[in-house]
Amino acid sequence: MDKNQIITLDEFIIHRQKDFPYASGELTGLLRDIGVAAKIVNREVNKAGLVNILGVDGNSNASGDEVQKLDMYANEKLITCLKNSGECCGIASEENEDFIPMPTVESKNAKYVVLFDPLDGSSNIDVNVSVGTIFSIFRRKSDANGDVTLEDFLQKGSEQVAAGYVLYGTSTILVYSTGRGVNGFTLDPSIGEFCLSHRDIKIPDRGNYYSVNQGYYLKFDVEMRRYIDHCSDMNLRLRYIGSMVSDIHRTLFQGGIFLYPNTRKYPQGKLRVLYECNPLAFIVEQAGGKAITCQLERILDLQATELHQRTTIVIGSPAMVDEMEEFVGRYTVVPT
Ligand code: AHM
Ligand code: MG
Repeated sequence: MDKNQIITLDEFIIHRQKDFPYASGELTGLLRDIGVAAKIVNREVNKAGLVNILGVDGNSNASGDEVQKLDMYANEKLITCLKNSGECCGIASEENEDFIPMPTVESKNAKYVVLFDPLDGSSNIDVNVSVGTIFSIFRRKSDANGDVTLEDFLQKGSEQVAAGYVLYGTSTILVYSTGRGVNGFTLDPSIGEFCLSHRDIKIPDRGNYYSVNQGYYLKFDVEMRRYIDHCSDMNLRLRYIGSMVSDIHRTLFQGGIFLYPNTRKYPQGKLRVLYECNPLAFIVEQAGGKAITCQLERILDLQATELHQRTTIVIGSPAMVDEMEEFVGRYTVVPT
């Protein structure tokens, strides 16, 4: 293949469909819908400073966090794009308390559910810092002729058939995996297409960065503090954007480790299993990295029991996650 040939996201997805002999095109369609929604959200994010959609909307989301208007916009656009095509039978969003069953379109028996965080890192919008959309796709468990059920959404991350994110950064990039490696597509605004720019992404075994909200240092458990001290002793550089997608994106390419441990305010951790941790853990594992909780369970093996469940997370370069695991073993205080 000519090295300079442009491959658009659509072409790539259609080409990859041939890898799945019994594929019906539904997953292909879903990924394309998400690509379309991402372009619409991108357009809006890019003009966030120009129009009067900045600022807090005055509502809280289902997890009790402040919701900003652009979150709502992104949420609506994703729901609309997924609803219109009829490729999915239900969605769950970080911005909605409950899941939303999707009406059947043209008597298609859609078999996938989509979960997403429409705009992660939204406290960064007002100040022009990168934000992102995160998505996760599962095959439904319930009978295809009935309504979707909560169990369709509460599947372990290891069951994901596809996951990815869109980062609205210095450029806009969509990164996704269907369980056969990870590929990245940069939006070329001049032609309005996501073009293959990062083929078969592999995370470095180690990196020079660690990423954690060091402001909470005193609220972390002792083993976590020891590990963070170790990172500092090793002269690793601290980078923390406060947009998980951006921090994970850097970690994916440059190596490193990202941690969000339990604090007093968030005793289970802050980040959501279904909307943030599962899809990003899927991507990082597919790129050769690791993702575990501070209690050392693999993120993709967690069994969520509610839609907005939170977890602690340690994710990134495999050698660094292993090292953190050793610290937990060495410094955990066993109650006497
Ligand atoms: P959000 O979904 O409400 O935007 O919250 C998730 C974000 C992550 O992107 C980021 O890593 C984390 O919250 C930052 O939290 P904190 O400000 O507590 O460090
Ligand atoms: Mg979020």
